[in-house]
Amino acid sequence: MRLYLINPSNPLVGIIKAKEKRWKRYRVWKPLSLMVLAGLTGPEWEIRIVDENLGVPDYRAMPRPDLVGITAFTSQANRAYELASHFRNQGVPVVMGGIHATMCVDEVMERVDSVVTGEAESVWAPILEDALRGKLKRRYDGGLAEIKDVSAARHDLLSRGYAFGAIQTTRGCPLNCSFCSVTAFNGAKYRHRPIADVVREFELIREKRVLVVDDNLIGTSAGHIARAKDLFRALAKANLRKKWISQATINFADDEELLTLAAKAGCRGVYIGFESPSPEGLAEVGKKFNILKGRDFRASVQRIQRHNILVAGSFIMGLDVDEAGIGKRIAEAACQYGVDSLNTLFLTPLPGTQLWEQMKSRGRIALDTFPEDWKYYTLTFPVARYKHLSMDGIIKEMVSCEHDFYSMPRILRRVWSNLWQCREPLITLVGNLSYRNNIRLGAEAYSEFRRHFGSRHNSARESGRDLNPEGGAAMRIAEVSSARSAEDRIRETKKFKS
Ligand code: B12
Ligand code: SF4
Repeated sequence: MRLYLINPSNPLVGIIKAKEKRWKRYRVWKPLSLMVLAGLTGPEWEIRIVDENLGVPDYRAMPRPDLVGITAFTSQANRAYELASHFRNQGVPVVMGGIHATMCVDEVMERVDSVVTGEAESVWAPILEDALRGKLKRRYDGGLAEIKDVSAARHDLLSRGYAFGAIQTTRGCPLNCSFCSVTAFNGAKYRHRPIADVVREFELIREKRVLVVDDNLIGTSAGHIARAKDLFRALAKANLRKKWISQATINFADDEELLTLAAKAGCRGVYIGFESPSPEGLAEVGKKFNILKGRDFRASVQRIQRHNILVAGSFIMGLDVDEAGIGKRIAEAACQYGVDSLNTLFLTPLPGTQLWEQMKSRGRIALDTFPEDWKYYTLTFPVARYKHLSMDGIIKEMVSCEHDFYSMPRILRRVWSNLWQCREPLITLVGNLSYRNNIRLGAEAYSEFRRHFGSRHNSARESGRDLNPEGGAAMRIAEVSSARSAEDRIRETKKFKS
């Protein structure tokens, strides 16, 4: 029996021609979900993983599969539906799972034979059995997996075209930031895989470089951090000679022993969400660790860098507190914190998040012709109505932010400082130049976007979207209650700290 597992492309994100230029392999990441599904699949199935990010194959020239499984983030949903329609027209049953299928079940159900919500570990084997008997159900709910049941991904598949392998060591995040899907999808409980399983799986990875896809590598409590230390000790002891990068909150910087162990285990870079340069912005998104009193971001970043670990900073633009000038403020903050690279993203209401509910109820989702508009949900297009910024205004702010942070003198200063401290100057140079090149590509994409959506898009204030029929008084109530919720969040944070 033949099974195709497909990761759809999003043409707006671009298909990487890794074969043409070797360095492009650094811009494409393995679809780990499909490798995990393959690991859960029995030997009676002949599996082929197709990652369209490396190029779209001629499906008509490929042997007809007996079953197709498609994964999709929201931004990939449109292409996922095209693929589903192609295979269903040939009579091949199509199953779709992943975050978009979980958050938009009804939409997906209309377009595939079977929709799978949540994590697949508990349901994939029965799905395959049902498929063999020709008795697929319309819906399967996987919920949250028993973390000890998360088995190794098939690292022998998809072995070419990528610079990085991929692995997951934990699932879930207790922090539930308003814009993020992780808590809604993987739960608030921080679940970690047995350390021995992780080390064994690391050994199966062929690439020297690895992306540890965890959303919050070290977790939040003392217990989580103790476990992270044990994992790093075990990885160092196994002497795997891998260099890896991951994501963490800024509390990563708060424990010298943790940093020493991470570096010994092969950690070379960490992606940290700073989210906003202002305390009001942090309170708005509910990023608890960042609002802790007395947090000195520059000192935190330096503590991480002293261990030869690069820090990539991420910020969100378009929060209700953001006004004209936010682009420069973000660039200045990122320079002041001393991060090695900066990724600024538009505030984007992703289905299933708290932000989605808030914006939807206030009519603030500008691009809402679904499913067509999902392809713009890449966080690189302004799809919402922002409180103080029009579409043109926020694009201008984004361009100014990127021009500022990625000006040639600033890039050279960063590279020089990394050279001086023997901290991956080449990677910093290549990474920074690649971001700089994206500014040009972004400008082309924005002008297309403006042409299509200019008329549907204005700021929340311009369109009165934040106002309900009672007018000004209601607006003030809304403002008071959002101020109250910011206070609540700060209070929560204090509680959390204690
Ligand atoms: C690694 C990663 C990436 C990699 C992608 C690698 C890849 N090709 O898959 C990169 C860096 C490229 C990336 C890019 C983006 N990402 Co991303 N990414 C992640 C991250 C951190 C881990 C994903 C992962 O590998 N998980 C491990 C696997 C094992 O878990 P899983 O994917 O959930 O799969 C399980 C189930 O979902 C299910 N399942 C999944 N697929 C299928 C299919 C079938 C048939 C079945 C039955 C089951 C099933 O079974 C699996 C096993 O239980 C997630 C966060 C997260 N926790 O998921 C964000 C996340 C998926 N990304 C997100 C976003 C927003 C993006 C971007 C749009 C923006 C950005 N700049 O980050 C772009 C999208 C680019 C595009 N192509 O359109 C959001 C998606 C929200 C949404 N509704 O779509 C997430 C959830 C992060 C967040 N904070 O909200 N991302
Ligand atoms: S800390 Fe990170 S992973 Fe956790 S909810 Fe916030 S943004 Fe998402």
